[in-house]
Amino acid sequence: MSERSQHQTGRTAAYDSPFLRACRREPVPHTPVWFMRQAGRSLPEYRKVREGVPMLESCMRPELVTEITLQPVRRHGVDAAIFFSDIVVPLKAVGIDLDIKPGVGPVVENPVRSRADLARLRPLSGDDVPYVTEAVRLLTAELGTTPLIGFAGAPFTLASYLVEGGPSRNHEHTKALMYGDPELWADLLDRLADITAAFLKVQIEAGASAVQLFDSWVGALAPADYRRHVMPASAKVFDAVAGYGVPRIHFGVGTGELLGLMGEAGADVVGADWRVPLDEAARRVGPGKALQGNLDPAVLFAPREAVEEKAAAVLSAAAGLEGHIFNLGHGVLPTTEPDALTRLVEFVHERSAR
Ligand code: 1CP
Repeated sequence: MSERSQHQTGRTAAYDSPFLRACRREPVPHTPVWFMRQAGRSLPEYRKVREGVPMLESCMRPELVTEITLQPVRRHGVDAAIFFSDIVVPLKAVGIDLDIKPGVGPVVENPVRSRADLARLRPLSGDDVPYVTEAVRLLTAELGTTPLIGFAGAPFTLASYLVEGGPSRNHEHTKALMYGDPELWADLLDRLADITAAFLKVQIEAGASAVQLFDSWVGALAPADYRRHVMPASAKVFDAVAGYGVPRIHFGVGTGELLGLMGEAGADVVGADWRVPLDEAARRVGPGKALQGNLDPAVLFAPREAVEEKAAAVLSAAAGLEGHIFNLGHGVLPTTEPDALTRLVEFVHERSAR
């Protein structure tokens, strides 16, 4: 198959993997499982290869990205790899003065708050992120039939870091801009939608076989505000990558009241956190979409029996669904015992075997 037609059908070497079949709501031999933030600080082999390399720099070294992305696949036997990068990488690539500070997260030196600031968000092209293309190519060659998930931050969550200047609990500057100058806000989100869509396209064209849009902090909004101030930009991102035929996953934290709208924005798979059981989440999302989730990541600190009891409850809530991808309800916590994750993968595979 030519590279072009492969992009149009999403038919990578991983096409028939349980993960991609579940995304398409096709029958699977077992429920596929992967973990958000499966690469990273919970793994000693990650801490070793990252020693002395700042976070953003590590995202720009294709061999290192490849090694880190493969580590959890080797160790845990998960059904998908997620590209090692960060949601702020495309912002850095267009020239925003930001850094990822250890123990803090992304910090933006000069926050974006005025119309004049918008000019700093120029469009992204593949030439801005050659290291992403190279790393995805290396990875898909290594991974074979194991799918690689590409990802990006959604416009709202990216805007939150840009407007606040760093991680925020209440998103007060972000909301002040959204409510105080809705036109400037819409223009900001529209520019971010273009950058995000371009960043996802780079990953898909280099070989990623699914993409996840992380709108981690959008649960801070009420449905009416989501619909008016966020959904148009997120929908623009999903539209822009619809033609590739790769599954599009949409995830946020604390989004119980937004699940229907997040599906409507254009996702094929909707991720839910642990606050809403998956059968109820599926009812809110409506027919025609797969669900991903949703074990509380803190459960992994409990004894094995308790973890298995909670994981079994996730599987039984999902038993009537057409497509289910097992995951945590948010990222792996940094102090999680790696063996607990490996055991969880085995448990989900065995318990769900058909
Ligand atoms: O030095 C380090 O190890 C820093 C920790 C770290 C890591 C490992 C950061 C800083 N980013 C990452 C990698 C990363 N970020 C991945 C790849 C790992 C994997 O999934 O296997 C992914 C998918 C992300 C995405 C990301 N970054 C999100 C969305 C996912 C989520 O957890 O909600 C968000 C919100 C970020 C911002 C960010 N980057 C880093 C931190 C500590 C944070 C969160 C800061 C905050 O609380 O706001």
